[in-house]
Amino acid sequence: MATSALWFLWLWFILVGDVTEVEDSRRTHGDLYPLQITSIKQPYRTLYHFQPPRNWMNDPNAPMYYKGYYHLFYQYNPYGAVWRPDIIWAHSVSTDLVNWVHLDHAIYPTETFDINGCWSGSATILPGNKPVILYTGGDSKNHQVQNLALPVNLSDPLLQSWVKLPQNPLITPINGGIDPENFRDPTTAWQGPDGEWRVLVGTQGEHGGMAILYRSRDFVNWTESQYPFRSREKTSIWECPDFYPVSLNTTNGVDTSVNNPSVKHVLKVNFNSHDYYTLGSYSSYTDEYIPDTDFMDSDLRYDYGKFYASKSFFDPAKNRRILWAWVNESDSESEDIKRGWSGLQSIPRSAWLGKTGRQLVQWPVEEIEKLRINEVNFKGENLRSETVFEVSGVTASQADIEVSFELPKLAYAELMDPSWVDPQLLCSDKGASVKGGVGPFGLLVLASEDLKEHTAIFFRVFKNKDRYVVLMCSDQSRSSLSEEIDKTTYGAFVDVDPRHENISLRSLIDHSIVESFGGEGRACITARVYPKLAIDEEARLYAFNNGTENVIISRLRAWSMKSALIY
Ligand code: DQQ
Repeated sequence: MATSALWFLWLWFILVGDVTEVEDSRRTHGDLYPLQITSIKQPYRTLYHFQPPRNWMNDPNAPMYYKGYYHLFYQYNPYGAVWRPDIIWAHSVSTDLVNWVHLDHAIYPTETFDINGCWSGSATILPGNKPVILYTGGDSKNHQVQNLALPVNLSDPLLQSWVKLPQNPLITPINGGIDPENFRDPTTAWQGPDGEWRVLVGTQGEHGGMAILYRSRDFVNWTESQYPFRSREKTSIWECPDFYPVSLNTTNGVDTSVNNPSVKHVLKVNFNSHDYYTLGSYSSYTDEYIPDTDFMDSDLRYDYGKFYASKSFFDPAKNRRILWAWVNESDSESEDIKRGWSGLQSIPRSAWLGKTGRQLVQWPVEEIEKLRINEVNFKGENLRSETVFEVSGVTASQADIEVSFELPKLAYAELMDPSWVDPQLLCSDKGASVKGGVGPFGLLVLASEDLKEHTAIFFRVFKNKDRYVVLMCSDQSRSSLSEEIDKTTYGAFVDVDPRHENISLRSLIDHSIVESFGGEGRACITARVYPKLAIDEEARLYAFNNGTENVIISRLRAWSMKSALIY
């Protein structure tokens, strides 16, 4: 196509907003293998977390709200239950972030600029409510390049068809320093006061992981800015960067282009198998981002368990920032292949800046509560030292539990050793069965009746000079009789002062996933577990206290969860 015709296409989209005239490059790109899993019992499939019907999924891509629908695109392998480089974008929509409808695949390799795979990317809503997607293509030389896709028909709220801009690729790793095989995952773009768009692309330079900033007036021609975002310390490649403002004064979300004295900025990147973030200040004039504390010094993570390649978006329908992530399996690839699927999405979480201004707080979106049925609740129950009791009346394999613990006495809190800086290590050294002073206390979920299998989500309180340190753990070491599973114990410190507030825990349990929120969302830990005994109606729920001090359950509410409609 001649250059002038390409410009006409782009101009047409900007001015008129509909590219139905352009030939739709979409072709049927269905799953090659039909569902082959009917004869296998499926105790580990989740029933209210998002999963495709079969095959492999990983990163959420380009979440957005458009004309009444939430859109989730995601990395998907239509050919089986393992990842492969020529991955594509599958697409589902929802009106409530709970129930989902799968649509035709949205973006898949067709052109030289993405023939080796359509990797992660993000949506930006351009003025006039026009969504566009920037994504990474693996080109014919296996270089990673950034491409633009546009909806074919803006009057279709389901955005079912996408067309790739013929000018693609728009951003290529032409600069000497950029490794062409590690240059990917463009963010949602934001617009500066000068009207120019900015976007970050993750990569790895000689100083380690970083994100390169590009600027553009028209979203087509991008130039590299001289200020990459990087960390003081060397990290591996930064995948899936995300950059957005959070309000200093309210729990409401803020649109991605907002920058004024009432916001701080969040930079989230993935490395070392985790989603780390920093909070900091960003100048739209110089494009410099100055983190309050460096990645390696703060160890701030969205989640201290299994939670990777998250994406966030601003939801204008409810004025909130929502984020979610891919939750990988913990069992073997051969099990995934046998089952016919691998991977799921976390429950979408609202995220905002905590009161201290030093960390984010996350909480499952309120819509998920409509799945709650058959509430069980009690108040003021004494959880005596070295006791376990069953919380009956809920479907323990598919439940939502909120519990709040009051600690009347802290006298026997163990002394904190200054060398205990790694909460994950501390949790694995001091698992749920290791007796303590104040704690361990918490929940045993997906537990068998004889307790041979259980996943323990619990707290321990330590004394550190004149203050207390609260450790939250998710201990998978006894989660399954099966040996072939990664049962790593996870841990996080929670910023709660037990002298002045109760310690709260919420856990979302869905057959093979346990998503836990400690201290009202100040620390989150997600785990995957595959019990052999504690499945379906055989699963039980218990509260336990393995410490010397009594603990009071000031309130416990638990619900069975209905299944979401995901088809
Ligand atoms: N997954 C995608 C990449 C991204 C990685 C490929 C993160 O774009 O860097 O499936 O999980």
